[in-house]
Amino acid sequence: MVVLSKPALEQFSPIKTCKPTSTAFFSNIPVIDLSKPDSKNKLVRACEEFGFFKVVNHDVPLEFMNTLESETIKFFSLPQSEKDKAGPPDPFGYGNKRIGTNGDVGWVEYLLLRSTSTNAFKKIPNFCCSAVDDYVSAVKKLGCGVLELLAEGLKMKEKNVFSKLLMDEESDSVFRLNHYPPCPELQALSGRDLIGFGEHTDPQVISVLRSNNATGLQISLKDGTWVSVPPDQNSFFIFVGDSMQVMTNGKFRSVRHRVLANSRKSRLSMIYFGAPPVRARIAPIASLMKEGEESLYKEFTWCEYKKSAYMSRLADNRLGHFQK
Ligand code: GA4
Repeated sequence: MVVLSKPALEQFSPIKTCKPTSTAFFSNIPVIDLSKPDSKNKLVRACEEFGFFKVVNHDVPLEFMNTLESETIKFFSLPQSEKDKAGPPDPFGYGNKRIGTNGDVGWVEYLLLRSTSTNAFKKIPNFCCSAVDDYVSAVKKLGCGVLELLAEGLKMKEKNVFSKLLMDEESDSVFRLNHYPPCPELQALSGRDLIGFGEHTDPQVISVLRSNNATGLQISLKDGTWVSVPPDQNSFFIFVGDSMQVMTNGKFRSVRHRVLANSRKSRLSMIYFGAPPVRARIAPIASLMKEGEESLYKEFTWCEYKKSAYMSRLADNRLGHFQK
């Protein structure tokens, strides 16, 4: 048995653990081939059932994905003092273990950026801003394409109802690079799993994630069971966010997810969080409601929702305050 010394254990003490879940991968994650004509109906079903799916044939150049991954590895390999120059996050910038400002911690270091300005990178030595710009423009296009297919699948008259929020010049979208360092001491910790990023739902409209081939991502199914998502570095995973759940009056499910630290391999993920402009009003869309269907949520602006979200803890049910 490996016995950890006290200082070694102390570095984990603020980080939460959870009961080990099944290591088997969940094989029913919807895979949507965007080149197929029936993708819109499959997308709608995936958003209703899981609030989560994988997309293939996505048209994002592999080169953009690989270049940004190399830049990200270079950044996270810098000495701690160099990385700290890009922090602390306000919420933008470099962060280490602390997530948000309300006491959440995880086995993760990250860079959080406004998706429209890569200024934060300018203060980081050798970080290639164009790698971020190329990648973010391509995943934004992918996210908008998916949102348009969803609008079609939902038989909405205007297919840009959702995508126009992300396309707006004032869209408040953000971009995040996460590094979950390997954690070999993990097994020694009373047989529990170490939390990399605690369970939460994303407040935005949709999130587009790409990771390297390291495991760790889990989603919660409708019945609350946690299942592990098999990594796939060539594809994208899409999450329905809280704002989308509201606009569809609960038809689509904002998916609870989390990341567990991997004991052997570094996990790197890049996530684009597609958000509305701050002044945009978010409410259930009438044309998506059946006759007599009651609206489940009070109307709010993205600014109001974001303010309330940033005052919450990760695991909180943020939509609770806005339910009727
Ligand atoms: C979750 C989704 C995005 O990563 C994020 C996160 C944000 C942060 O890291 O600062 C929050 C979290 C996220 C929701 C609740 C608050 C705010 C941390 C936290 C405890 C950037 C976002 O928009 O909301």
